[in-house]
Amino acid sequence: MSAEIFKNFIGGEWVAAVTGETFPNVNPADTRDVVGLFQRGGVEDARRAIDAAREAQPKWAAVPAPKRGEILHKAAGILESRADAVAREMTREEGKTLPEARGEVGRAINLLRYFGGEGSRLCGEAIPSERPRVFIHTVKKPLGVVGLITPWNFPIAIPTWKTAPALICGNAVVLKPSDVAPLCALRMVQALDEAGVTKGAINFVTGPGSKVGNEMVTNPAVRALSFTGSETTASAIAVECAKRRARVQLEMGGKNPTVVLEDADVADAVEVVTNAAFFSTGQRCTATSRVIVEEPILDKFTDALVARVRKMKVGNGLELGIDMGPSVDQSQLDTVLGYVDIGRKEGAKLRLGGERLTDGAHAHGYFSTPAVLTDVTPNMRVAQEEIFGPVAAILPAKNIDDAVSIANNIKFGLSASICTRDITAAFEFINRIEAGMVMVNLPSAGVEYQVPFGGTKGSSIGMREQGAVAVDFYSEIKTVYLKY
Ligand code: UN1
Repeated sequence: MSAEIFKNFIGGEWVAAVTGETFPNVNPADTRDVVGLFQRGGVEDARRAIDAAREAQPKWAAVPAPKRGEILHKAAGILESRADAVAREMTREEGKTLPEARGEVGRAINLLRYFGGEGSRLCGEAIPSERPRVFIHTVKKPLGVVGLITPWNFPIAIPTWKTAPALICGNAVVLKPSDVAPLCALRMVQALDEAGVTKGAINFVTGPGSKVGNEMVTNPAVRALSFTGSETTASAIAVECAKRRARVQLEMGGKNPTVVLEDADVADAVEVVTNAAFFSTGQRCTATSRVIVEEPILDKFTDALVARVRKMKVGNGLELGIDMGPSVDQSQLDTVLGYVDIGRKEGAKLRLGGERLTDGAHAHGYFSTPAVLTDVTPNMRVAQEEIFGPVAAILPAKNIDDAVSIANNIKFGLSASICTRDITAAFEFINRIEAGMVMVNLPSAGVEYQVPFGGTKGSSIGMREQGAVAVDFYSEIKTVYLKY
């Protein structure tokens, strides 16, 4: 069967790229399965999308915000009616297991409904004036055209958590999803279009970051850029946007710790770490990759974790009973296996996993077994660098002070977790940990849509995503003075 060809969406039309070229989106669990052919867009395609957005933006902004909200609600309903099909497509293009993909599609539906509701709550303030008969109030205005560049690891949740707040504020959007997994973002765009978003207010362009992304970052019509992805790209975007004073929101990942204290419930802590380190094949910027364990329970915890992880079934996420899918592509797999090697050379011990799987059902995918490294010390590369794969490094700590100082000895600060039954220790950790999100007795990954998301230090720059505060990035305040 020949693969379906998917087009770009510009000015309300599905169009082929000016370049005339396409590229394949392949299933990482079985590379013989081509999910679809996508457009290799270039600078001209991005330019056309930006022009279309600029033209449509005033029309979309003229739709009253609560009505824009109704359209997002309708898009949620459309996506919901297709949820199972989209979840299957996600497993095929990204590799995560079907239950994980179903959860993510559910999250996208919730995000559309949540930000749809925000359409009725785009409030300003009325503030007393120091002069008589003067009334001062503020209103939230859209920015204009916004550019959204999203990664492959949450193929629908991240595009939705940027697009929904951007649209509800009255902006027009140019979305460039990752070429590695662009189909689910396209499904979101289809739902928004069918629900009645003004033609041209949502545009979708696939193609290389060096061309499509670069045009979005440098084109003066794009007033704000929201990006989730690698540090290198984020730095380049920050520099370009600073030159032309465009607003940026950059989310760049983490090296998130889970601290396990002596008093923790070991079975619960093992579940927390297994979920945070290995679910979604560790390909979450909120994944736990450092497990910092108080010495008195180090052996007991490590043995229990190794026994639990050994039972994980690695395979094609479309099959029932699979716990962990493949790495998303050859380069991610090489990175994972490369870090396992680096860890060993640095003196860590490989207690489990870290092996490439190529037998029978694994023959055509990027599979490896979940890896547990022990005897890791805080300055090893496996304790400092983001791996973005199924590798957990276990580091011993003398006490909570030592654990916090190891946890904070890092350039990142996205998410952090602690397992303990001691409420004082939990609050100490909450106060002292350098992270944008802190979890107690919960995995560092798996965030909720209605609360602020983001990090500190090298993990994030700019305003928070998700939750009600997400509209701050996509709007600006106009202050009105009125004498009567
Ligand atoms: C989650 O942990 O549920 O790219 C979300 C990422 C993050 C999202 C994590 N921006 O992994």
